[in-house]
Amino acid sequence: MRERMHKIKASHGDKIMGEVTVNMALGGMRGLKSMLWETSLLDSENGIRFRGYTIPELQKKLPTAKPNGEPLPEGILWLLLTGELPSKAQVDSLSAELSSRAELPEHVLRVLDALPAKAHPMTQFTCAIMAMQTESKFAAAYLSGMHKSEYWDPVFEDTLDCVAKLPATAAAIYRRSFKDGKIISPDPALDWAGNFAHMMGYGDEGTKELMRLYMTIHSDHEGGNVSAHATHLVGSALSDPFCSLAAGMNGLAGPLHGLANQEVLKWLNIVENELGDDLSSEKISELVHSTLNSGRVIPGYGHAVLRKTDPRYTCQREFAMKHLPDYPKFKLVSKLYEIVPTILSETGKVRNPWPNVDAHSGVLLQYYGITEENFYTVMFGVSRALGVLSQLTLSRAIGLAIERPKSITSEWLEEKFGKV
Ligand code: AMX
Repeated sequence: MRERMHKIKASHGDKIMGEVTVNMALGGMRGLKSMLWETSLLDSENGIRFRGYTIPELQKKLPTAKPNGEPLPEGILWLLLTGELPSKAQVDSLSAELSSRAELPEHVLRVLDALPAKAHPMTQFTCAIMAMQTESKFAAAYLSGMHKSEYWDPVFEDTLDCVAKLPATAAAIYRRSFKDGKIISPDPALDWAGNFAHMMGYGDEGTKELMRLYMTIHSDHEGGNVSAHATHLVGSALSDPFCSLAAGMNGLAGPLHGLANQEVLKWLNIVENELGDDLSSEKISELVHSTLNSGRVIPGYGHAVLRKTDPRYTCQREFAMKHLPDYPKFKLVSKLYEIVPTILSETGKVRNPWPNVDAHSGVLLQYYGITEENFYTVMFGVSRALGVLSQLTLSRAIGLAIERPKSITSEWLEEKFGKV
């Protein structure tokens, strides 16, 4: 990879990739091509490709726990890190490797215990990740004076350690915030995602399969989204993977990003209560307008890059059609899909009126009994770690530079382009 990057720099280093407008600087850098992200690429029409593969392709090609089942997320971790599709034996070996690293340092649970159980699960999650930082192999190697050409190795070790420990961490948060607080030990015979469901207290096959799909599709969404970019930015200062991931998770906790799945459920519950059995288009339309008129967004709809229905939404819809076609909340989600895009388009300002991943995930979890919506973003975060930490390993392998874009002031803009 290093050799290739070296050649790309030497041959194309001074080529122009695009222009920067004032709107880009003021508008959240939309469309600004300014970072390298190897693990996935988002196309506005066709959605995400992980190392070139679409979600439907991966559902066919990645190893599964059972025949015709959902992909094992260990497979996507392998793919993101290496660029190659793993065999079942390779995925099984990675499952075993993660399982051997899964035990939590005892003080992580004590840090959680120091927080009130009602602290938002995302607050608990980032605190626990920071508590694990004591174990960082990269931080220790850096202190001992490791040569920079070898940084990727302990970053890779931290990546595996962190990914291995996140399900137990998240499950501990779930159990203390929403259940009896008793920790459920992992089952060494289970895969990474199956174990997550098991440690949360869900032993049935349906929840495990949903968890495998959920953990696969939320893993990566190229580099510019808040959680990926925050992880990347902080990691570029050679902060270790735990510090970097905690930064990304604090970004995921924002309602315009990962917290949207929680917001969707809260909003669906309001809609459901208001509508009762009346799923008429008029009534739903009235509720959507009333949300918009009160100055709020319709959670789960819209996207900064996508301009079509998110394929992550579509594959969850297909899962619902297969496993829970008659579930009333799924019917409501489907009805909203028929109505919301037209209303958002009519506002004349929403660039993408179609649903994103968060519009569907909560309803599937509700069906299997995971009804505590404040926990949903933690599950998103466990999955997102697969992508952002894989890229962090690659970033250190390539030796990407510390990020330091140039900022400007409004006076600078007026001096350059004229006073307004
Ligand atoms: N409901 C109401 N208004 C919306 C909207 C929605 N779902 N999506 C966009 N808009 C509004 C914006 O707020 C903005 O209004 P303004 O000009 O008054 O500020 C206008 O439409 C233009 O926005 P945009 O260019 O279409 O979107 P964006 O790139 O600025 O923002 C996003 C993208 C996702 C933040 C936005 O669509 C949104 O807030 N959606 C709802 C929250 C959500 O679902 N977030 C999850 C995204 C996926 C993820 O990260 N997990």
